[in-house]
Order: sequence, then C-alpha cells, then structure tokens
Amino acid sequence: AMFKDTPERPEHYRRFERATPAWFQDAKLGIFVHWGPYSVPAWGEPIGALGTIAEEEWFKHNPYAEWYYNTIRIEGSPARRHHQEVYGGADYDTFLDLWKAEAFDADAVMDLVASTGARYFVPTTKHHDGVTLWDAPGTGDRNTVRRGPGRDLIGEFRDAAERKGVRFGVYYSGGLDWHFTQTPPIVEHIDDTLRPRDKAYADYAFDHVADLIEKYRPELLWGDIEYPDAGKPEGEKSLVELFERFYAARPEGVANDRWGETHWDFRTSEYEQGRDSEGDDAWENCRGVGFSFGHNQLEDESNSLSGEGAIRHFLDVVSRGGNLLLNVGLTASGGVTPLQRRTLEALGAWNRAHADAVFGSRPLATGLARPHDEPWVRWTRTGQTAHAFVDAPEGTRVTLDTDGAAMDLSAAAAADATTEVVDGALVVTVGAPAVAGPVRVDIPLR
Ligand code: FUL
Repeated sequence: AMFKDTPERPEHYRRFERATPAWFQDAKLGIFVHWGPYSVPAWGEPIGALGTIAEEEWFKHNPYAEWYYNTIRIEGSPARRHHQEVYGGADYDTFLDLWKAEAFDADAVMDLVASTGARYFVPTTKHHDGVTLWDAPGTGDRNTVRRGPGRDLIGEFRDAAERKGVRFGVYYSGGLDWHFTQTPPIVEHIDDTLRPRDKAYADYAFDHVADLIEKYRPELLWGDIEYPDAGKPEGEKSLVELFERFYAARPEGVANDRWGETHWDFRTSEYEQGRDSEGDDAWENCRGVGFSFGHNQLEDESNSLSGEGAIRHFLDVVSRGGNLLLNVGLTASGGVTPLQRRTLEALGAWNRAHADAVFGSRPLATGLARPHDEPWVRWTRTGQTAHAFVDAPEGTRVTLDTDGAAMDLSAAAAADATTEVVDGALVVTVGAPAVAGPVRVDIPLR
C-alpha cells in the first residue's frame, strides 16, 4: 500500500485501481510451474533460500536452475565447469532441442495441482532465456511449438486447468530476455543496464502479453523483474493498453507487482526476499519445494520442504493474510519428481481434512490470540470461529496464548487433540492426527 503512493507511479496507471477481487484472497494456494530448456541440464547449487545469501555469492552459485544460461557464463562458476564437463560447453539452445516433454500430460499435472487444494495455476510462458512455451509472435522457431516438445504447452495447461476448474494465470519475464538482447551475465546485481528497456523490445513484449491475453484469457498476469521501460508511458503498445485489454477480458483478473511502479493488485515476496511486501493488503509468497524453481537434480530432502514443512509454511502465510504460490519444477520429460510429489501430496491430504478452516479464511486479529514457534501455533478465522493450528509431538501439552475474554474457551472443539481450561487458559494436549500435520482447535469467538 505504501508503495502505491510513491511519486514515481504515473497517473495513467491509477485508473486500474480497485479493491482486489475477493476470490484472490480466498484462494490461498496457487501452483507455479517453471519449465523450459533449463529443465534438461536441471542443475544449480542448492546453497540456500533467496534473501538469505549475499548477492556476490548468489549469482555465481545460483541455486535457481532456471538461471542456468546466466550462471554458465560467469567466469569460474561451478555451473560453467559442469556445463563444460557434461555438455562440452554446448550452445544453450541445444537444450531446447533436447527438451522433448515426451511424458507430459497436462491433465495429470492438473490433477496433482487440484489435489493440493490450489485454486489457481501459473506456468512460465517465457522465462529469462526468452524461449516461449507457445507459438509467440516474433519468436521465429525459438518456441516449443516449432522446436523441442513440438507442442503448445500453454494451450495444453490452460485447457486442462479449465477442465479441472482451476483458475489459470501466466508468468511472463518482461524484465529479462537473454536472447532478444545479448547482455553480459548478471554477476552481482540486476541493474538497469543489464535488462533490455528499448522500444523494439517493449513492442515485442507487448505482442507477447497481448497474444497471451487474447488466446488464453488468463485470470492472473504474473510479470517478472520489470516491464520494459519504453513500454510504460501511455500510448500505442504500452503496458497501459495491456492492462486495459486484460481487465476488459477478465474484470475479476489480478496482476502482480512486478511490472514496475505502474499498477498491481497484489504484492509479492519470494522465499525470504521482499518480506516487507507482506503487509495487510493482498500479497503472495512464492517459493519452490527446494531452493530452485526450475527442476534441479542436485536437490534432495536436506534442502527441500517436507510435507510437514510445506503445511507449516502454507499456514504461516495464510495466518498472516497471504497466499502461497508453491512451485513445481517439471522434469524435461514432463514429470514431477518423487521428492516434489511427496510434499504436494502431504499438503493436499492435510488441506482436504482442514479446507474449511483455511480456504476463505482471514487472519485472526492479533489482539485475540498470538502465534508461537516453540511449540508451533498459528491462527486463522472464519466467520465467528477462531482456528488454532498446533504442530507438536503427540502428548505435548500446549497452552494457547489467547485473550480469554474474547473467546468461549470452554466450547473449544478439536478432532485430534483434547482441550481443557486451566486457570482461564486453554490447554491443548496434542493427539495422533488422522492426517499427518498440525492438529486443529476450533474456538467460538464471543
Ligand atoms: C524471479 C526469477 O528470477 C526466478 O527465476 C523465478 O522465476 C522467480 C519466480 O522470479 O525473479
């Protein structure tokens, strides 16, 4: 919200301002997919989460496998050495042809997406390498229809999402395109000289996003890094016109905040970065199961969210009023790795058992109760009921930090725990949950 009033935000974007459609804040969970030629080498050092690593170290040892083309151009990087050893330093586009998507079934992916409880789905349509997952205007043969998979992957995703009743969004990298303009690798910081900003590129990006809106009618526009600056002022083929077309096609559509200081319906954070965007307006945190968005063969349990870890992260975000956009890095063949699948399935099973206390919920006012980390407790609210989620070993007694006067503690109900009021406080004894994950206690508000 504070960002919206900065003087850099031009007047002609203010006309799009309105309350964020409620469906977005009710949705809570979306599934993100990163898929591209980078899914073939599928290689990045899993050094840690974005926002916890210094920039000087980040790019040279980038844990984001979808940044492979950047990382292999950095002198002395382990990825560069790996690329030399395994692929003889081959041209990046070799991976576009090696990418076959031979086992890809959009309906199977969407079944998994829906089974997590997610209400929306956002695939990358063009990542920083510039390869488009549909036959995008001006891309020649550098797209998945003409090369590699030989398919309109965005169309397949979209149709499957529609069949499943999952809302469909598009990720589009407007800020970086390492093919359209050959810029040196990013080593320390994504400064303005390292991204294309000219009119030719702005027109190219405009044609892409306009085509996505027209062909696939997305309900979310998920821009990344920036929109090319030459396309920001009002006029023909401008971002203003794109937003106009988007909202004309989808009055209830939502746009994220990575189109520059222009317009957005919700703010974003990524892993630990941008936490100050997690305010009380609409916001969404995104992250992968591991430390990468693109499939990374170097990831294992030690650097990935377990099922329980994913449930906790999801509940933490929801309890603070946000959405989680949880990413799946598809393999080059179109599969989901067992590691990611296991986490998504555990999250889905827990969500099925507790959907009524999570989806459509709102944060519980901090005056009514407070969260804790040890033992782990988070809160949501639906109607006149507060929901406490407690994650602790069976048998643990946890005293909830509540304002007893605001709640009818004696009417607390829990399927997987026992509750008692002791000295005016609610004490929960954790039982064996029917579905692995936090146990839940429902408490009527007075
Ligand atoms: C970032 C990108 O650089 C990452 O590769 C990823 O796509 C993430 C969602 O956004 O800014």
